[in-house]
Amino acid sequence: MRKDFPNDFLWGASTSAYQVEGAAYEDGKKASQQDIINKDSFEKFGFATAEVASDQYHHYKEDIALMKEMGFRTYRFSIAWSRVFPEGSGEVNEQGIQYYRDLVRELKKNDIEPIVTIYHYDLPWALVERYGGWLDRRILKDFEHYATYIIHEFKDQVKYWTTINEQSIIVQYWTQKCFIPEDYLSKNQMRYQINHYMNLCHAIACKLVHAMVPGGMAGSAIGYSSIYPLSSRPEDVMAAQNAQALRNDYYTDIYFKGTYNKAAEIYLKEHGLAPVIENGDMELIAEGTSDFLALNYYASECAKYCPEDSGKEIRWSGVNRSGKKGDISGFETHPGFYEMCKNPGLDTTDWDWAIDPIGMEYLLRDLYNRYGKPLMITENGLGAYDTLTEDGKIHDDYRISYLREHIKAVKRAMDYGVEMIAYCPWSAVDLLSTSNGMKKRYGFIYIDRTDDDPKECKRIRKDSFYWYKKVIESNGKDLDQTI
Ligand code: BGP
Repeated sequence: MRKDFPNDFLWGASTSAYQVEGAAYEDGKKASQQDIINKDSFEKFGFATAEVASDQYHHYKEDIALMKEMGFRTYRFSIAWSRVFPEGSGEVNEQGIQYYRDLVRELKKNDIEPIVTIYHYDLPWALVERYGGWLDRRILKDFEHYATYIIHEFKDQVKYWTTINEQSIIVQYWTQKCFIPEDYLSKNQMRYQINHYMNLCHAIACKLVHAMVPGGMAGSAIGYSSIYPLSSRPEDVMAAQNAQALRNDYYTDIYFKGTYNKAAEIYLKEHGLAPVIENGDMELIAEGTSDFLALNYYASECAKYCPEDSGKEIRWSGVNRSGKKGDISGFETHPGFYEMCKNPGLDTTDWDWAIDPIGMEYLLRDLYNRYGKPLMITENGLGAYDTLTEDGKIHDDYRISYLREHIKAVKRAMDYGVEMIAYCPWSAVDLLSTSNGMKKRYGFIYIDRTDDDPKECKRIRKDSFYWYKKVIESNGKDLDQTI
């Protein structure tokens, strides 16, 4: 049955603390691991640091006013643990928590529903120094202390909580998303051990939300791509199923069934990569299952058969640092299981991410069929070079067309019964990309700065700003307007 978007559908957009806030060392905040990682990327690749980012810390009222102008009904952001607990644990930093109280109050005043992410890559550096951060099981206690504090603080204002951002991406790109010391770089089992600790933290957070927040809902925000077989050859189709098990179901089965996906678990055990699981861990995971799943979807993926004796082995995804199509450093390859590859049927962004709205429809239908829980999009967007014209405009028709086709895909999934809570593309304002600095932009609002010069971080409405405003005004009906 073809219906309109429901009246309470949450239109909005997303950001994360270290990518947007700046004020990295202000008002008592101390370093997070992202302050350290991004300082290093600045030195190595010239990408902006997180010190100023988009300076939302000082511009939050202006940003919320612009969100209101676009008609946002929600804003998904994350809380910086190192702003609230600069030492990772112990005493709260009053000025730090006050910032989030002010932010939430301002959102509520403007009828914008906050969707809060508890953890988005930015572990307090103090915990890395104390015991290696996510490398050590002691993280569970400190996470619980932090999560208990913020959930209690906002229990009456925040209904939707996303726990840990993108565990699947953290496993793939662990040095970008976590601080990993040199002598750990070859210890790949730790990737899955960290993920296991995150599963426990996720469960802890879900239980806290259920216990403390009246009507509260909790779920993970997962980096998730649909995976197609390169051809209809049975070997390729099987390879795609293997990739689906290890790259996707390994995470989502935990969130909804409270168990590790069998095929993925067996594969990891055979290769010495499986996490050590202590007594009681699986019980805790099973107690903290999710109410919804938040999806960060940018691109679909493609997999093909890879014979056991292929001689290739690249266990983790490649990255494109240059922003020139085709510069991707490699494709994840597990001999005897699967090999990821380029989908010849799809165009890509300049950073080699396949553009595929149908891939989103596919995964929404598939996930809803399998788990039957409501879904929300917490990230979706086009990373692109934007040009500020001499008369102060940004004509980002490429972004409009990307978003338009993805919104249509959400709608088609809903027409076939998928329950959707929200659509929050990445990103509300331009911000620091996790892998490519400031040049690769995603926002509806342009931030006037470069990688090496933060300037004044002036806010400028892009063409997509005016387009999205009309989309929201028409509750998703008016997608084809020209700007
Ligand atoms: C997701 C992250 C975001 C965001 C986005 C775009 O993986 O949750 O933090 O940055 O990807 O990716 P990138 O920043 O690498 O362009």
